[in-house]
Amino acid sequence: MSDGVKCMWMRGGTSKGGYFLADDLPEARDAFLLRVMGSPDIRQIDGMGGADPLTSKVAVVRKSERDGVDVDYLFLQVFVDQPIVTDAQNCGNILAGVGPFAIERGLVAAQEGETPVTIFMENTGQVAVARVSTPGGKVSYAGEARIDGVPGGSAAVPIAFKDTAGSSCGALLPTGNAMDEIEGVACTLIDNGMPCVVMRAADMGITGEETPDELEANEGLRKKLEAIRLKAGPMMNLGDVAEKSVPKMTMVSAPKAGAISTRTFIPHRCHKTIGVLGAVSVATACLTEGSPAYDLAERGEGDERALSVEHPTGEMTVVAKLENGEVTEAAILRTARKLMDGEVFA
Ligand code: NQM
Repeated sequence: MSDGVKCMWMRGGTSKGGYFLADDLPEARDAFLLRVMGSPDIRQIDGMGGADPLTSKVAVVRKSERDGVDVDYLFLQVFVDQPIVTDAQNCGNILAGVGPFAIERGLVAAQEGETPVTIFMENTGQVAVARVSTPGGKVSYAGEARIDGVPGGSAAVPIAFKDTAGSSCGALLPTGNAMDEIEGVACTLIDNGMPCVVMRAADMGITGEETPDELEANEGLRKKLEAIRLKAGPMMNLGDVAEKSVPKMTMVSAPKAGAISTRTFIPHRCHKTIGVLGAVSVATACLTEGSPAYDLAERGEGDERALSVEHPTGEMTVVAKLENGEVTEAAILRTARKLMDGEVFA
């Protein structure tokens, strides 16, 4: 294709990708996006992708026709090394750029100071509310809010999620159990916004303090994780997950200063931080009696808890609201930044 397609490139949280208005995308969407990213190729040399699943992401945004909702957001993961574009997962990091993008494209009118944007997440059928900084009625990306995994400060984009339990699996604990044993390893199969398998790092033969590079170099660990994942998929009502980017595989260990320490495969590369909804799901596992995470976690007390989920480059705090011991609402702080606005060619 020689004609350019309108697109904004943005960092959303600790991820990066292309943001498109739904109507701007060609009919042969997946083939187009593979060309745009330069996939399949581990270097993505012929495209915009950054040779990492975290920088090979797409947001498709449209004005919503749903009551009380501003925009609909569809997340697409473009695989780096395989010709796959999948909507089988959501992404709370790329979500952080959706509010600013929607305002910049005129889908939502900016208010003075701050503009709340209510976003329907098409992948999972749930709603998030993002608050975008709009001084003088214009989106501002500048500010002092910091998130681990991103250098420097930016405008804060606080995001709140409600009722994310069972987003893709139909239930928070799709097997009905807080713990299932798979391949001899105690696992919690959980979905509070992102399907995750939560295991003790020690049970997987690691300390949980290794770097992502060290873990990716551990062939035996990767094989074991994949064997567990392929069995967990159907148990989580996800079907055959061989070509899906879910469930995520999180190994937990005792925290240094926060609530829990994590190392997450997403699912074949080790995350440099942790996904947003992944962190919400892991934090929920920490509060689930019987989970391998429960006894390792510093769980705090009360109906509102700030759970600091530690990851390889820092931490992400999940503020969880509980009713009768169950997490009903979660909030996190993200930032986003516009990097490029123009046309992309496939
Ligand atoms: O869990 C990576 C990311 C994500 C997903 C992944 C995410 C989330 O860091 O909501 O943000 O788990 O594939 O962008």
